[in-house]
Amino acid sequence: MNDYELIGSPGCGSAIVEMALRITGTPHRLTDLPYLEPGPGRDRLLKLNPLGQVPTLVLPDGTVMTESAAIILHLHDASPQSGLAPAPTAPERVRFLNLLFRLVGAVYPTFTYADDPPKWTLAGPAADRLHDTVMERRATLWREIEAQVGKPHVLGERFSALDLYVTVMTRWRPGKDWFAQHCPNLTATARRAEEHPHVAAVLGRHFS
Ligand SMILES: N[C@@H](CCC(=O)N[C@@H](CS)C(=O)NCC(=O)O)C(=O)O
Repeated sequence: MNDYELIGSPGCGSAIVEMALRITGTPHRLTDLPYLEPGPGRDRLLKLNPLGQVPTLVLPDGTVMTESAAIILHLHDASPQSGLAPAPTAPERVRFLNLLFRLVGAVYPTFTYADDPPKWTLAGPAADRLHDTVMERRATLWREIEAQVGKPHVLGERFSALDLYVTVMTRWRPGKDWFAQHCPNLTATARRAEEHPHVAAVLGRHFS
C-alpha cells in the first residue's frame, strides 16, 4: 500500500496537515513545491487541484483531498485515539466544528484575496481598497475567535487540531506583534502548542 502524499510549501497551511499526519502516526511522504511557480510541480498540482492550492493530499488509494478541514476530519476518523477532534458526543464538539469552519471558511480566504489584490481587481486604488477591506475583515474575525479561546488550549483543557491552525496562522500576516497586542489568548495558545513535539518539529521545518 502507498503512503499518503502531502503536497505543500514551507510556511503554508500544509504545515497544519503535516502536524496532523505526525500526530496521528499516518505514514506519509512530503512533496514541497514553490506552488505559485510555473513548472512541472505546479502543472502536476493543477491536475490534482484545479485551484493550485496547498495543502493537497493524495490518499493511498489515489483519492485527492484539497481542503485542510476535510483532511483533518478524515485523519481523525482514521485515528480517533490521537485526539485531533472531540468525539461526536463530547460537549466541546460543536465549538470545535464551528471554529474549525470559521478558520477555513472565513479567515483562510482573506489570504486568498488580500495576498495579491491585483489578481482580483484593477491594480491601483481598487486593489488597495480590496486589500484594506479584507484586512479589516480578517482583524474582525480574529477578534471574534480571540473572545472564544480557552486556556491553555483553544478548547480549554483539551488539545485539538484547532491549536495546530492557531499556531500556524498566527505566524501569518498581520504578524506576531499584532497578535500579541490584540489577541493575547490566541498568542498564549499558539505558544503552548509549540511545546508539543510534533508541532515543534514541523514549525522548525517550516518557519526557521
Ligand atoms: N481552503 C483551503 C485553502 C488553502 C490555501 O488557500 N492555501 C494557500 C497556501 S497557504 C494557497 O494555496 N494559496 C494559493 C492560491 O490560493 O492560489 C484549505 O483550508 O486547505
